[in-house]
This record gives sequence, structure tokens and C-alpha cells, in this order.
Amino acid sequence: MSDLITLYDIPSQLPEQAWSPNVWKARFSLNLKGLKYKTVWVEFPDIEALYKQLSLEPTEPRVPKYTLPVIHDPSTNRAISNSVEIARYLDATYPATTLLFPPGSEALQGIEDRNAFESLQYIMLPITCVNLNPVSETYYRRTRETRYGKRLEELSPIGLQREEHWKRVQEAFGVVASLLEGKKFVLGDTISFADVTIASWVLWIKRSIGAQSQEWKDIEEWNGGRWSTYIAQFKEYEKVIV
Ligand SMILES: N[C@@H](CCC(=O)N[C@@H](CS)C(=O)NCC(=O)O)C(=O)O
Repeated sequence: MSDLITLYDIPSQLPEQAWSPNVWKARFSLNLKGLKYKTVWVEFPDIEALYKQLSLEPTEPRVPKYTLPVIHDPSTNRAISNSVEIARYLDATYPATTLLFPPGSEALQGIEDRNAFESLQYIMLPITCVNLNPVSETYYRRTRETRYGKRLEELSPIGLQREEHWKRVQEAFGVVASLLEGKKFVLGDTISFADVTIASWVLWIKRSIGAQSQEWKDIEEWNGGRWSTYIAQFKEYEKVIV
């Protein structure tokens, strides 16, 4: 039996496979702490069975109830779901490592504004969908099209509507950029889960639309080039360890 922590992630056809912003939060957390772990890839339709296998309760009360990331830590024989709970667990269990919730940071952790990022979802969902492996792609399309009541391609078609969505995403990024004004990280020089959250969203975009795409190049120009320098700070923690 391996004594490594297992990180369960959803694979894709992208280089290095990892794409999910929520799983990136857990991966960044593990990498920042320098903990040893391995990645096990689980396709969307198999996540529920994984929860049963690990005797885990559903993460969310509503659909989707079974989500990744999940980690299993053999040293405590615990399985934990939900990226923020994983980060809290790692802080509590490995207190000698970089803390994701340093004292005084709690108030700053609610960086994710679901409304502001709604437009980002419209743009990203169809892109994410085609990057997935066929079995997950079918599941993702079915569940998301049910949720939004339209074909994914209709969420943000190229043209005026997509430009409008990018504009709103840019505004949301502007709000986050103001929190980072004159600082390396949200707390100043100290990295925290707030930064892990921001970096995970940015990385989802960068990896999914491609670093060479015009859309990514546009984002790099936003807020005085803030996003390429910000994400560069995470380079050493961007490793996908399998
Ligand atoms: N609050 C959760 C959200 C996780 C989440 O939504 N994960 C997505 C992948 S990005 C998922 O596993 N969805 C499963 C599904 O749609 O069935 C967390 O941060 O861990």
C-alpha cells in the first residue's frame, strides 16, 4: 500500500491533462506545501463511484453532489472533498508547511465572486467540454446543457455576445487586480489560499484557451500586464505530479 497522498483529478486531452480550476486549488495547495502525492485520474461519470469506494458523503447538497478534488491521506486514513476543506485539512495536519490560511487571513479568502465569474463560465464551458476525453465530454455536455437549457455553443457565441462576456470578465479581474495593487499576493508578501484561488482560475483559462491564443494574449495585457506576472509567481507550483 502506497503511503503517498492521492489527489483525484479529472483528465483531459490537454498537455499534462490537468485543467479543473477547483482541482488546481488542491494541487497548488499540495505543491506549495511540498507534500508528496500522486494523481489518480477519474472521468466525470466515475466520480460518484469513487465517493462510494472512499465512503465519502456527497460534497454538495445539490447536483453535482459528487465533485473533485478529493484527496486520500493514508497517514490519517482520511478522504476529504472540497478544495477549501482540503486546504484546511492540510494546514491542520501538516502545520510545519506553508500555511494556506495564515493567521488573520480568513476575511480575505472569499475572493471568488460567483456572479462576477458567471460570464467566464459561459466562455469557458464549451472550450472545457471539447478538451475532455470522450466519456467525460458526453457527461459534461449533457449535465451542463440541462443546467443552462441550451447548447454549450450557444452560451457565448463568437461576436458581440462573447465580447460583452469578456468585458465583464475583465471588469471582474479588475476588482481582483485592485486587491493586489502594489503587492505580490493578496496578503502582501505572504501567499495564501486567496492567491491559490485566483491562480487556479487564471490557469484554467490559460491552459484551456492556450497560451498562444489571441484571447490569452489579450488577458495578459489587462491591468498593466498583471496576470502574466502574477501567474509567473506560481510557476514552480504548477507541476502536475502523476
Ligand atoms: N466546491 C467544490 C466544487 C468542485 C467542483 O465543482 N468540481 C467540478 C470539476 S471543476 C466537478 O467535479 N464536477 C462534477 C460534476 O459536474 O459532476 C470544490 O471547490 O471542491
